[in-house]
Amino acid sequence: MRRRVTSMHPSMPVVLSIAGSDPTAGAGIQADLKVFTLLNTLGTTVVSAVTAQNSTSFGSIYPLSKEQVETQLQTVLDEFNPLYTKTGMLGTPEIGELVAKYTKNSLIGKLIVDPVLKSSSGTYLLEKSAQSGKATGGGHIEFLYKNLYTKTLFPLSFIVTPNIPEASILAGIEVRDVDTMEEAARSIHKTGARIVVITGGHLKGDQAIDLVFDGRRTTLLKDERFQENRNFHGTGCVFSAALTAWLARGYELLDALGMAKKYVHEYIRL
Ligand code: PXL
Repeated sequence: MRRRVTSMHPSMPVVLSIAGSDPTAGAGIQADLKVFTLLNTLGTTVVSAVTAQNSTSFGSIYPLSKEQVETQLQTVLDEFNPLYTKTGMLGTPEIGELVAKYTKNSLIGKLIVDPVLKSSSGTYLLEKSAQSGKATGGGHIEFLYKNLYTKTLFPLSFIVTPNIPEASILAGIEVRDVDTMEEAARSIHKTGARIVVITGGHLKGDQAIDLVFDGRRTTLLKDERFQENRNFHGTGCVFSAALTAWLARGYELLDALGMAKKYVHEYIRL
């Protein structure tokens, strides 16, 4: 059998993003690939869903079928051997289950899960099945969401990166400050995720505080708050893609996290 590529060069490791397409490239798989490339990793991509959106409006979502996603994945894996895979918008629970199968079979490296629930404009990014086109959403989606992540994907994850609204749903508590962030991180850690990173950008205050819990220690990463003077979406995608790239390049967890946090500021100034 042909040896699969883990890097073109030792300093350019292979990474994979499984996520939705955003045609404006502000978020989703296009943003991931830009970050992977800018940070000198060899990015590969598997599209889970096709969205039509820009920074101010969200048109439609077409999740792909499990079969369509699986053929993409197999084709990438025929040639490449990713060290890390990050997931963003997964489209449907079925696609999430597919990711779980490939992670269990040790085919896609270490898993970094960004449990995306909604776009910045408030549209749910998970659908019940692959048949829709119009975003549906609602309470039943949050139930499917919580089940998929806490029961299927987190037990197999190396790192999970919920933001405040996501952590609130995943842990079932209202996260409103650092104490409740820690409580949520502990609860999410019990699902089996090795490292929980709650990104605190949605909390009020001068600083943006991220909380990292590895099962023993809690670390707070502080940075000055990101000033929104343009219509940005996709900062969560950029953060988790940068984290994936720095880890694949061999940086230690806390260094990679600190660099990814700083990188979001640099990236939006590009
Ligand atoms: O930022 C979350 C996100 C992830 N993936 C896709 C998106 C968005 C937000 O808009 O469109 C495809």
